[in-house]
Amino acid sequence: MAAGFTVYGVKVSYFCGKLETYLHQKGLAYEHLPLHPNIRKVVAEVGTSQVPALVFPDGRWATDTTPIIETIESIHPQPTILPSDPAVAFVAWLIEDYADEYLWRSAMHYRWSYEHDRALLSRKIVDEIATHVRAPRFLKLHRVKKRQFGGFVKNDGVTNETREHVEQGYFRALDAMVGVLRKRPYLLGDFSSIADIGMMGPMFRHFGQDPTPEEIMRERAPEVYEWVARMWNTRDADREPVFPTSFPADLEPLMREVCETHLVQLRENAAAYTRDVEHFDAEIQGCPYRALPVSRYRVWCLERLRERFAALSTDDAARVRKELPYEGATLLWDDTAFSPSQYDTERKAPFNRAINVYGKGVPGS
Ligand SMILES: N[C@@H](CCC(=O)N[C@@H](CS)C(=O)NCC(=O)O)C(=O)O
Repeated sequence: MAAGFTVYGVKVSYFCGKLETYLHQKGLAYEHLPLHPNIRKVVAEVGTSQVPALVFPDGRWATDTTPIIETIESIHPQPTILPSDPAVAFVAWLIEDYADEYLWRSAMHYRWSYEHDRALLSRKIVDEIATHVRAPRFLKLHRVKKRQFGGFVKNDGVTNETREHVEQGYFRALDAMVGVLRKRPYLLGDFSSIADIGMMGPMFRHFGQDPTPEEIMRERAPEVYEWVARMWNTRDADREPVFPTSFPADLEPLMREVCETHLVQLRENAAAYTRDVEHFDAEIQGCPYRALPVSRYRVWCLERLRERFAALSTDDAARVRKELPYEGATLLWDDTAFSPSQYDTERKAPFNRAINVYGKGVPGS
């Protein structure tokens, strides 16, 4: 086992769960340190208070799980989580981006809209990161609930009009995974890939542990419930993963969902960023979302996806296009122009100054 990574994190966090799963699978030892006594240091080193922040064994600080994982894969390529077939690898990265950026809304909705979930999670968060704050506990609980519900549910377009669609997004992700996991242990075959690691973000610390979505997962998708535990317990350090060289046909429902939801949202977000506005409306699978917050960070995510697509050979690009005949998908290869994010222009990620997901990316904006 290699030694020496340090994860500054929060135990109930989406992205910490994703990164910790990845480090476990790679057999990379790490120490987990709590955020709050170290928050000043973390912000000074990486630019935001987002978690996880990771210190590499050579002392470099990093944030943002996607470029973190890419970088670790280049340093420790075995056992790989990246399919060798470039077209299959592209689709796996696309699933990861959907898991990171689209399922976030459903995950935050379940955590902060439902009474049991919000009561439990506000206690966990206050007890983990706010014991040092001098205020009565009831007030701290109230503040956490208000901040999280206001910032990540109400302000992220969850309303009476969209709530059902937000919940269906979770059901559709579960159903699509069940169709696959009935036949094999991981999304692409016998080994965990970047697609599985990405899906652990929402499925592990949120849907798999928060009371309301956990019960839904247990009842509706026991295969996914089992996969969450399997992923957490996967140790591939001594194995040599082999991935498929063509698309598993049963990924179709998941790919349709990714394109119709995530790529449509990315398209409208990039268009709004180009218009230099702060909010945008988007119709996602016929459901009208209003006043979604523009995200500069997600313009950057789209740039990275388009760059990955542009790097494919003509043949591989044609294979991807054939597999994605869905609304939204053309954004990956068409000539839609949008204002560049101007984020990480020096290509230093994950060792750059990070930005938050919403607004201009500056914390609190
Ligand atoms: N793209 C980042 C996202 C990290 C992120 O948003 N983390 C959340 C916790 S899961 C956070 O720290 N949010 C800051 C906040 O709530 O103020 C990654 O992949 O690491």
